[in-house]
Amino acid sequence: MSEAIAAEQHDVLIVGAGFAGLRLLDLMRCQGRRARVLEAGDGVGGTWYWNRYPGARCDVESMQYSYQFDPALEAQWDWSERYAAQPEILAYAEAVAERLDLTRDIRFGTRVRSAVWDGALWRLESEDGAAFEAPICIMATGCLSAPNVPDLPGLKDFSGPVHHTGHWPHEGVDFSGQRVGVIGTGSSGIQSIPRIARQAASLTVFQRTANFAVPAWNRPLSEAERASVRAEYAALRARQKRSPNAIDRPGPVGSAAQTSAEARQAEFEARWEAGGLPFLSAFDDLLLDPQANAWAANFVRARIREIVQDPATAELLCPTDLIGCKRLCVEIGYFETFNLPHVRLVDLRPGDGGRGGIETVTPGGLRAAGETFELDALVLATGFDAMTGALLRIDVRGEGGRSLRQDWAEGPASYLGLMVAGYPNLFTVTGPQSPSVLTNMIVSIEQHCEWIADAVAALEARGASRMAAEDSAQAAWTEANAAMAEGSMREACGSWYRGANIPGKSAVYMPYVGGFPAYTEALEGITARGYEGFSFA
Ligand code: NA7
Repeated sequence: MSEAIAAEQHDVLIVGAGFAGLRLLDLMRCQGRRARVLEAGDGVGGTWYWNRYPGARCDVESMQYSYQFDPALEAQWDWSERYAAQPEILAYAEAVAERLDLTRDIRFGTRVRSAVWDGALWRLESEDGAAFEAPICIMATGCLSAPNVPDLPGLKDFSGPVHHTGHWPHEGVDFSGQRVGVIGTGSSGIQSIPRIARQAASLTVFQRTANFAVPAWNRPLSEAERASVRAEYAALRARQKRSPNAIDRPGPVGSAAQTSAEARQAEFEARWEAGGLPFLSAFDDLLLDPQANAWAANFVRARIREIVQDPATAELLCPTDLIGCKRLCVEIGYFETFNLPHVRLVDLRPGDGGRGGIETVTPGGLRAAGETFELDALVLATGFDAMTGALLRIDVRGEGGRSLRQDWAEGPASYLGLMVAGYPNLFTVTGPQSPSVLTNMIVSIEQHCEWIADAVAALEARGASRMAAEDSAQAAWTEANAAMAEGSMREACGSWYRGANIPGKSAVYMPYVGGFPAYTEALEGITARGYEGFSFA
C-alpha cells in the first residue's frame, strides 16, 4: 500500500492566481489566516497569463476593467489605452501581487489534480505529487481557463506548430513568410486574425459560425481622460454596480419598437461610432423583442457589407444568430482584414448552404469543405470549456466521496454560484449561476471574493467549523436561474454559455441572466437574513 503524501497545513487553500486568487489571498491575510495559493502557471494573472495571442486585449474599458478595492491603486495605475492589451493587464496583475507582497504565498507550477473533503479538511493533491490540507478551499479557477482543443482527425500528425490562443507561447510566435490557418472566429479569432494577417504570407480563416462584432475604436488614453475618471472614480464604481452587466455605459434611450426608424438608425450609428459593448444597450428591448433585435443585427450586417469588398465574403461574415445571444465581440480592423489579397475565408458550416466541416488535418495542412489547404502553422482559436471546465478537470470529492463530475453530469447546480450542496467549506468564485461572464468580470470577482471572506469570518464567529449550501436552497436557486434563462434570447443559440461548443456537454444555460443589481440584491438579502439557505455546524 502506498503511503499518503504528508501534506502542508494551511488555514485556507486557494486554487488559481488570477484576479480572484490575488484578491482572496490579500483578504485572507488581512483576516490573519495562513492562506496558500496553488497556481498551474509560473506567474500570476490567470487568463492574462495564458492568453498571450497577438491582439489579446480586454473588451471592457480598462479604467473599468480593474480592481476597485484600493483607491490608491486606482489613483496610481496609468492605463495607456482605452482597451489595454494583454501585456499591460498582465503587468497590472503582477504589480498588484508585488504591491501586496503576494507571491511568497503562491506555489507556482502547481496544477491541482484532486480535491477531497475528509469530513474536516480539504486535501488537495497536485500533479507534481505534493499535498496540501486546510479546512477551507476556494476555487478561483476562472470561467474561461480550460482550453477547448477540438478532436480533429489527424491533428497530432500536423508537421508544423499548432497553437491554441488560450495557451500561447510566452516567447511569442513569428508567422513571417508562413501560410497560416486559423480555426475559430469567436472573440479570440476576431482579435488575433488582423494581427496574424500582418505577418503571414497567407492566412486562411476557417469559420463555422460568423459572430457579431462592433468596433473598439481603441486609442491611447490621455492624462486628462484618466484624471476625469479618477475625479469621480467612486461614483463610476457605484454606477457600475447599478448596471446589468456591471459596466458604466450610456443607458438605453428607450424602446426600439417605440422609436422612429430614423431615430433608431441615428442611435445605432452613434453607438457604432462610440464603439464597444454599449452598442447592445442602445435600447431596452434589444434582447427582449425579436423585431428590435433584428433591427440591431441588420444594422451590423449592413456595416459588414459596407466594409468587406467581396460580396460573397461579406455574406459569409454576416452572422445569422440573434445579436447578443453569443457574446458580442469588440474588434479592431477585423472585417477590413478580409479585403487583403492574402486573406481568405472558408465556410465550414455543415449542411444547407455551408461547405462542410474540417475533414482531416494532414501533415502539410488540412482538408475542409472539399478542398485541400497547404499550411505551415495552425492556430486554434476554438475557445474554452467555459464555466465548469477548469473545476471539473480537478477530481473534486465532497461528502461521502461524492464526485462533482457526477453531480454536474447533467449540468451544474450551485447556490448563488458560490457553493455547491454536498461540498462543505468549498467556495467557487464566479461559479455557474452567478452573473460572472455576463458582466465586467473584475466587478463580479471582487464581489465574490469579499463575500467569501465575510462568510469565512462568519463561520468562525459562530464557532462553527463547517458551512454548506442546503440542498433545498440550491435546488430553488438552480431552478429559478433556469426559469429566468428559459425563453430569453440568450438561450436561443448554441453558445458556450450553454455548453454548446463542447461535444457531449449538457445544454444548461450557466450564467445568471437577471443582471448584476438583481443578483446583488438577492445575495445581500440572503446574507442579511443570517446566510439563509446555508447551514453551519
Ligand atoms: P469562442 O467564442 O468559443 O469561439 C470559438 C470559435 O471556435 C467559434 O467560432 C467556434 O465555432 C470555433 N470552433 C470551435 N470548435 C471548432 C471546430 N471543431 N471546428 C471549427 N470551428 C470550431 O472562444 P473565444 O476564445 O474566441 O472567446 C471566448 C471568450 O473569451 C469570449 O467570449 C470573451 O469573453 C473572451 P462555433 O461558434 O462553435 O460554431
